[in-house]
Amino acid sequence: MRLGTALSLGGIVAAGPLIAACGGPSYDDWAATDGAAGRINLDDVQQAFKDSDSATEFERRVNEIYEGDGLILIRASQDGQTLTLEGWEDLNNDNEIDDAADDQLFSIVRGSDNEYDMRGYHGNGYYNSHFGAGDFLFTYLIISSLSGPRGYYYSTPPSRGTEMRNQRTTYRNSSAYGGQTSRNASYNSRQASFAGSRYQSSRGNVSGNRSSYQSTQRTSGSFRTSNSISRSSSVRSSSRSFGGGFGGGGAFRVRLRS
Ligand SMILES: *[C@@H]1O[C@H](CO)[C@@H](O)[C@H](O)[C@H]1NC(C)=O
Ligand SMILES: *[C@@H]1O[C@H](CO)[C@@H](O)[C@H](O)[C@H]1NC(C)=O
Ligand SMILES: *[C@@H]1O[C@H](CO)[C@@H](O)[C@H](O)[C@H]1NC(C)=O
Ligand SMILES: CC(=O)N[C@H]1CO[C@H](CO)[C@@H](O)[C@@H]1O
Repeated sequence: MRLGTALSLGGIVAAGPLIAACGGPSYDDWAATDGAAGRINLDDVQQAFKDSDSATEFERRVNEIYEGDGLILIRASQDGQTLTLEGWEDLNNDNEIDDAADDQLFSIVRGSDNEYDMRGYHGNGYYNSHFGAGDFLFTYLIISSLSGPRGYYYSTPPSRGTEMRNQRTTYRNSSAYGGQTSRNASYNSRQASFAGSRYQSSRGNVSGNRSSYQSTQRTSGSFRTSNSISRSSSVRSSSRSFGGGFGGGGAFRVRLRS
């Protein structure tokens, strides 16, 4: 339909978009996306942390919020009274967190005062948030955990990778994802005015692991099929049916509390 309109305007007008479409996105286009930079809407992640009744629910919701290509995996540890939850992007795609290859995006720490500190890392390093008492997800994580590998009492089981990826693909094809991306866009403008220059400068603070990942994507050409950009080049309806499109079966649900 768009193409027809462009063609009816004449060959010269149509030539621009057609050539652009054939060439595909450039590496720089991809690298400029928040997904490539590992940036994520941390206000929505915090809300998901408060609302989720299980690790599974939290993992699914965080992956719906994120717009990058890797899966976000989590792990939790305890040191005395201090509980820490970390979120990492699985840059090497093996469905588990590898400190030597993956990239940490955020942490949520509960101190002995039962209060919480949430912060972002690298590209998200502008983000710091303190919030008050509540048990939230940690209660579930502690009760449900057997003591996990390397002192982490919870980490996303690698066997969940395929299911998480499928859920996310379904979600990204649904109209609900359009609602999430507008939330991400308004989060970005909020942070740009609130955190100002720290928000801008943290974008360029890329970890060693992410920078290796970016050059691998460049050399292999994988950036051309990245979800981070293919979405913005496709025409999405402006449907706001936020509750719709949660695929993956009745066992999961998202509660959108205010
Ligand atoms: C870059 O990010 C790391 C990890 O979050 C942080 O420790 C460091 O201070 C940041 N550097 C700059 C210049 O912001
Ligand atoms: C999502 O859309 C893409 C591209 O249109 C398609 O290749 C893929 O099969 C779809 N996936 C699902 C789960 O609908
Ligand atoms: C990934 O980060 C870890 C921790 O900072 C570092 O030890 C490791 O060398 C990094 N790996 C790459 C490939 O940059
Ligand atoms: C932080 C984040 O994910 N921001 C994205 C939110 O959605 C808008 C619109 O798709 C993107 O431009 C942002 O990069």
